[in-house]
Amino acid sequence: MKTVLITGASSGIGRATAMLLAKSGYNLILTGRRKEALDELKSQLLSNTKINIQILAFDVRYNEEVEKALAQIENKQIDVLINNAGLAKGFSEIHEGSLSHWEQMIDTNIKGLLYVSRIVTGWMVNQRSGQVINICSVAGKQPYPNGNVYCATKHAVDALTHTMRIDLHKYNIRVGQVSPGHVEETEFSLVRFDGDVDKSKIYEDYQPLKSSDVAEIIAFMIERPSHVNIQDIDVFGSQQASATIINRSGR
Ligand code: NDP
Ligand code: 8X3
Repeated sequence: MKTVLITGASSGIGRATAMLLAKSGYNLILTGRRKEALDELKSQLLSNTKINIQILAFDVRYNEEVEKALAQIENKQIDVLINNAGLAKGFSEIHEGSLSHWEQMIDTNIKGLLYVSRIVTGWMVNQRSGQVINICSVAGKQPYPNGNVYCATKHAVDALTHTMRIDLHKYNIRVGQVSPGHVEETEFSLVRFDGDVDKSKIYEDYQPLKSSDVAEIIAFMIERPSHVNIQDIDVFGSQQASATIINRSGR
């Protein structure tokens, strides 16, 4: 069975993807900064399945940490890399943005994705097979008010998906991305608003996607036959028509 490495598996889309792939018998390498959350997820998954699960707790923003953590993967064989770790911090006009928010988003969403990808795609090139799935966003396609730096980081992910595809297709490596609109059952909004529960309630008056909806799309991409590469899937909840146009008339 394939081995899948998921970054940011401690909550939200990454966690939902781990739960779904575990049910199908994939072996998993689950990463994130919060070791306790990853350990708890591992115990939960192992109570129902007989897969192999390795937990690697590290911060994708620091290349030394990434190198040290990934060096613990014994056979250097990853079939699927899901670059999911990411976040938005803040929601301000450009002149009022916080430098530390900007740095955290750039370091996580762009540089972290690059640090992990450089190592894992190197292994995939050696084995002449593999698949990379990046979690982009509607923010990577449509700039929206107060989204400035988060949108810029996701536009970078979009560019990287396309350029990684160009670089890696000749080594039998598939590369694609999922670009969702709003997704609930995640900590995304709470993280964006620095733990402010009231501000984070942006989904109450309509039904957005659920983390499990995105997980199902990721599983679909993995399960296509090897001659099929899904490049990008744009997906929204039915009540969301664009980054800013949402039918908030109730669920
Ligand atoms: P969550 O906040 O629930 O999950 C984010 C994950 O990223 C967590 O597991 C977190 O783990 C991990 N992460 C964040 N920073 C780091 C870091 N420096 N090093 C390692 N891991 C890190 O939100 P989502 O599930 O929504 O987010 C997953 C991805 O989906 C992100 O890339 C996000 O941009 C994207 N996305 C989200 C949408 C939404 O509406 N929710 C819509 C479109 C895209 P830990 O804190 O343990 O490090
Ligand atoms: C998360 C979706 O619209 O908040 O990437 O940017 S959005």
